[in-house]
Amino acid sequence: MSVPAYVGLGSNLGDRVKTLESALEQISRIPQTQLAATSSFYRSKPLAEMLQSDYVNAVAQISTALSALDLLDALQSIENLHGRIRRAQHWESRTLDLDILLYNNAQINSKRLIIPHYAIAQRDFVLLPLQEIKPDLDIIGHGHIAKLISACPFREIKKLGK
Ligand code: ROI
Repeated sequence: MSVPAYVGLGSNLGDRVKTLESALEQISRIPQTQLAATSSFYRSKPLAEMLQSDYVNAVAQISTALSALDLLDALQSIENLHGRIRRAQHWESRTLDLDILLYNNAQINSKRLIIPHYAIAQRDFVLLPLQEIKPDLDIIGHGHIAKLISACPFREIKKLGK
């Protein structure tokens, strides 16, 4: 049985738009998974502790028969294809970051996975593209997307084309 899930994409190193386009193509080829919708691309100021370049962010809606952990494995191998190196440093720059934002209506709190994504309600670069694809979204444990956007503390974002 397939369930809906939402994946956040972000890049702030290299050709960010090309990286996101290529990542979307690779997401569409994950086994037992269909790409259902993609948001526009957004240019966003870094939410970071150090000086970093701007990000390009987007959200993809997928339909998948994979478990949340198998989906995480598939997304991490796509990150690795793009040369993502995980360092000890928190909140570092990255060529490609793929986060499972929502997986069906699941609430997961395990060592590898927290769903809904732990910061989903605080990040405009997640909420705005999510709203674009699913304007009536109600996020389990958080509430309606429009309410979250009006209360979002971080708002430094500009919509690019697709
Ligand atoms: N800031 C922005 N604007 N976009 C991101 O995708 C992003 N990802 C991150 C941190 C470093 C928190 N900041 C970000 O992981």
